[in-house]
Amino acid sequence: MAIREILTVADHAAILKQVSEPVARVDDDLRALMDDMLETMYDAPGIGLAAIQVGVAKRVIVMDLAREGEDKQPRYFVNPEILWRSEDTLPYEEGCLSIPEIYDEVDRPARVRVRYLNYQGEQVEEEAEGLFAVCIQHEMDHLEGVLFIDYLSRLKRDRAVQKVKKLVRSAA
Ligand code: K1U
Ligand code: ZN
Repeated sequence: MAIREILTVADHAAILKQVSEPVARVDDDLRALMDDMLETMYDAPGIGLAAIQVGVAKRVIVMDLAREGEDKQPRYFVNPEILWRSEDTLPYEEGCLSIPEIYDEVDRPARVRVRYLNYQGEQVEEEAEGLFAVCIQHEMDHLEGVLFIDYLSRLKRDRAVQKVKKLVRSAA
């Protein structure tokens, strides 16, 4: 397992805008990618990560919503699809490891039904609500090249990108 570089909007905006490709087969190579992504996410730390955030344009997401002190609950989503969205929405202050230190409120459907392949390549269907619903929709947006700042005003979005550029420059 390895910790990979997380790409940010400061210097890898074009990659993060790519639409990711479906995965043909869940095999050991894909599981190695998912293991690396999970380790990268824990190291950041974060609660979710899409493959494009480590520069791999595949429709793969990892997530762990366990609270501090709880046992780890790693989850893997390959080729996820949203089958149903609730009419009611849930506002949530979102963050993104590709847009460090920026947080803002986004309104999304409060519940969604998702279908995906798990770590073993088995098909799973389940309903997500609360933080799970927020996070899976945020991560699935990454697969379409969409970032949470795309839901904000142009002014807020431009300011966010400038702030991240400054942050990344000062860290270099
Ligand atoms: O970049 C990402 O896609 C990961 C992102 C997921 C997310 C967070 C909040 C709302 C929607 C999606 C993050 O993990 S940001 C960091 C974060 O939320 C966090 C970090 C440490 C502890 C708890 C949360
Ligand atoms: Zn993100």
